[in-house]
Amino acid sequence: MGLQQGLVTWFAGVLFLSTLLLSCADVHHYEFFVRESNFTKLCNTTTLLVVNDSYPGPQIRVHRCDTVFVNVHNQGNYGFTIHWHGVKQPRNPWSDGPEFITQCPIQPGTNFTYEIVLSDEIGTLWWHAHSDWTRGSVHGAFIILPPENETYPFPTPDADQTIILESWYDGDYKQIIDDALAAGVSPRQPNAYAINGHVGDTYGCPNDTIFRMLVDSEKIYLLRIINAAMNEHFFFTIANHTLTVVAQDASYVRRFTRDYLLISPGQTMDVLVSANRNVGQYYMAIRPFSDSSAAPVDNITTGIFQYTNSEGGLNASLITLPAMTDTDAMINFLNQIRNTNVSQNPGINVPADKDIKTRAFIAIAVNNLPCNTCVLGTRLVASLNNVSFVSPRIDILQAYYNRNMSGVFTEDFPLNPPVFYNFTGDLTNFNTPVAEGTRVIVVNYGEGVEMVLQATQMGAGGSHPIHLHGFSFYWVGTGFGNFNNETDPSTYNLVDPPLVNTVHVPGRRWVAIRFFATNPGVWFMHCHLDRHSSWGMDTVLIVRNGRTEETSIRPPPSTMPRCPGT
Ligand SMILES: [Cu+2]
Repeated sequence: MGLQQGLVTWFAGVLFLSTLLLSCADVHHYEFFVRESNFTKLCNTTTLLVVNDSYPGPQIRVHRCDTVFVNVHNQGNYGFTIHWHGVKQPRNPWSDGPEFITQCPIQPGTNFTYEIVLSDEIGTLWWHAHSDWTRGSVHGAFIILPPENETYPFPTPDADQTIILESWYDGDYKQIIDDALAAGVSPRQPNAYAINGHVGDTYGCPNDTIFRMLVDSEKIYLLRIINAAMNEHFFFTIANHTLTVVAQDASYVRRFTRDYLLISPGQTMDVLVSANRNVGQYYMAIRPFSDSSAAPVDNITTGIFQYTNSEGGLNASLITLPAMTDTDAMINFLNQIRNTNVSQNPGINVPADKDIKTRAFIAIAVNNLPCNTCVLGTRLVASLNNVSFVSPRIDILQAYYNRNMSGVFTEDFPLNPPVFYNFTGDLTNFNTPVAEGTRVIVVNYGEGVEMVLQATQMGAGGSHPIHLHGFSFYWVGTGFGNFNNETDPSTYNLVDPPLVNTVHVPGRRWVAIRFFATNPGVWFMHCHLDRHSSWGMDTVLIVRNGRTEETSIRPPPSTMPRCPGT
């Protein structure tokens, strides 16, 4: 190579690097002070653990592929962790957050700084506590804007608005699940649902506040909707307006328009709405969806979509929402969601049949185990392939990475149910054995993985939002009834399947997902209905290191919280 050519190459390299640095490497710092504060709703004052004294907590707002440091100060009374839901954390499971999976809790009086490395995520994600039920009050939005030189693949909105859907309990969230687990029974229902921390005008307490979104006539708004509820899927609508879905789980989707949408716990959706109706006030409203016999309370909870300079006009009769048990409305909505081949998305790269090296068929169930100290002599547990996950007391990531501890987990999660039964039939008088364990799936770096998630009628049946940390995965198929491995794979969509981090597995149906295991680490996989996760509807995916440093887990920071008793 001549000197001149070498210089040109060098210069091009510098130019390329600096472009990357300019658009891709901004670093942000946030301070989260987590402590108890008082909140009054439903004419009742309750004390909750929250971040920076606010419910919901502060918003993180950055650009694609930036890096974010969040220093979390625990000024509360018990340990907890925070998870950055939907951030892939390439090679860096140390900052992923789930308690006893990738770290031990941040103890009261101490702090821990998370390093959140963004890659191709774009749009809306969120963060939440990942210990017991603390996420009920410790959560907030994580907004990822396009880089400076990139546009949206849809009409540029005039403004955006975060909409966080929540379950409101008047009582300490940790106490609620601790009491339920000790008694072996289902935790109580929330006292209300909330939109951005407001319970609205349907619960009968005159002091309650209602969330108002102020809009200007003829402008376009991007709603960033987050379902942060503990156990409720929600239908969402704005009276007299249509909703155009443009992204889900921080990945753009093919645009589609409906007058309602369905969003499950853990999911996020970016939605365009035009303020193109007569100037006035319109209700926005949520209502739970349920296809389980353990149904949530069927309350409609409201907010207001309010044109500037308008007062009257609120009309509850204009709210059109599907009935809580409308499974047709559920499936019709889910069937609309497709990936889109826009340049702003990562290219669609679905593992083909020949790429699949690990194939798992996972039956999802709620079961009982004997319990002498419990009210009914049994306690509720939940399982994947008849294994009810038990959280260890030392995090799995540390035990795996250091190779110096035994007895923390075993690498023998079953890739098929031990018993095949009519999963989606009438199982009233049927029981399948369940055993507790901390059993994980281990796969090699880069291999193709397929999982078929089979909802069963064990327990109350119904839908499960299944969330995988460390990845977005392709949701390639779904069908009614029991999965048939002869005929159903031919129905897979391998062309434009949605890329998501949380997939809604409807009751009496199966869902198939595929992904390449290109992120080495220890990644929690669990139902995002928190009662199910608390009962053991969880497992862990360990992705081994590849052959190079760039395909291997980074070393841990020296500041990882110590595990109790170590
Ligand atoms: Cu579940």
